Amino acid sequence: MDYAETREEALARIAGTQDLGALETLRVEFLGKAGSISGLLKTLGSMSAEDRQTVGPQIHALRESVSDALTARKAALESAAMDAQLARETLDLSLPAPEAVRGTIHPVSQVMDELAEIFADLGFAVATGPEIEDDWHNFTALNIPESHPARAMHDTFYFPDAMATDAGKMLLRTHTSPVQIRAMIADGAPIRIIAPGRVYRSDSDATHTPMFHQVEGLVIDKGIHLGHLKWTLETFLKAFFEREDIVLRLRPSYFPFTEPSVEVDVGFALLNGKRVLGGSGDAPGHGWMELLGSGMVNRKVIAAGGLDPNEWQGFAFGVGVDRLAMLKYGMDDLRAFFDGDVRWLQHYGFSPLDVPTLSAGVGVRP
Ligand code: 2NL
Repeated sequence: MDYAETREEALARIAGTQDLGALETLRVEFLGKAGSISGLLKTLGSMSAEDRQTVGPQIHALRESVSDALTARKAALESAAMDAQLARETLDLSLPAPEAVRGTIHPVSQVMDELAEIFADLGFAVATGPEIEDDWHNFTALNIPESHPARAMHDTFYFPDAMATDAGKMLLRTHTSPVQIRAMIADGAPIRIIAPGRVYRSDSDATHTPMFHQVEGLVIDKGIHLGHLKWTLETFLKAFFEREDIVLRLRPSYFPFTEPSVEVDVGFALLNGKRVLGGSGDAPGHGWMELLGSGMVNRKVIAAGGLDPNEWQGFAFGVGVDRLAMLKYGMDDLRAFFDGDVRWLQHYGFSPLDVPTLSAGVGVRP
């Protein structure tokens, strides 16, 4: 018997397969346990020795060529699949990164950049300092006496007593004032700086996070008075909120580090239930919102900075950066600032290319 016809037909069918699934089906049909060629091999057992001598090699040759054809076709189909995948998945490295994975600037960073830009235009430098401070720079130099509530354990994160130095216990700074104390000591007067950065207080609820951002400002020169303070804050807030109708109200207050101290309120109007800054808070339908703390630098603080308070005067202010961001860009939950949720960032984040400038607008909308 001649198996040439069987072989030609099998090889033609193998050559005609277009995918690996169909090829596997053919392999089972020919060479599987119940396959047709396997069936032929089984017939050898019941043949005479003579027949087996002539037919055996033919069946084995048939099995061999079908098996080789299956292997070759499998390699060809796999290589074609790989070529198709490579063609499909080409990556043009000269293209910009896809929209979905492009990073955005956090609103806190954006507002810090805006503050630096606005105050640079007013002649202020940006000062930074350590977040791990000592008791002297964070409290004593700022005329915060031992009994002051801000020193109580529940407000301040202290490091173990073993880390204490001559300057007292180590702690996480509760405001950026120590940066300004260090600047006074290092650079002397006159001085015009803002100190933006992270500050820490042991406090956590819907409106307080244990870490938040603050910017403080300090001006020390000769003949500085409250008028300089009011003009500077008014000019800053008009530039920051990008409107000319910002109205301030100064109220007497108390801080250990300033004397006199003034709380600064900003007038707002209610628009669709939302507070929009602008106009006098005394006008019908308007109100006042407390925004900044400030005052004339206490003589004791000027002296702690190594300067003669009879020669130098100054003003200082402090404001929450997170609060400024919420007011300007309309967020209502402080905790979302620190969740690290990319969807929140996609919504509120800023393009790294939209750098705040006074000429193009400090706060380019997301
Ligand atoms: C507030 C109050 C304020 C200061 C911070 C300051 C710094 C030095 C000297 C004097 Cl070196 N004062 N900083 C002054 C008044 C108020 O912050 O309510 N911040 C959110």
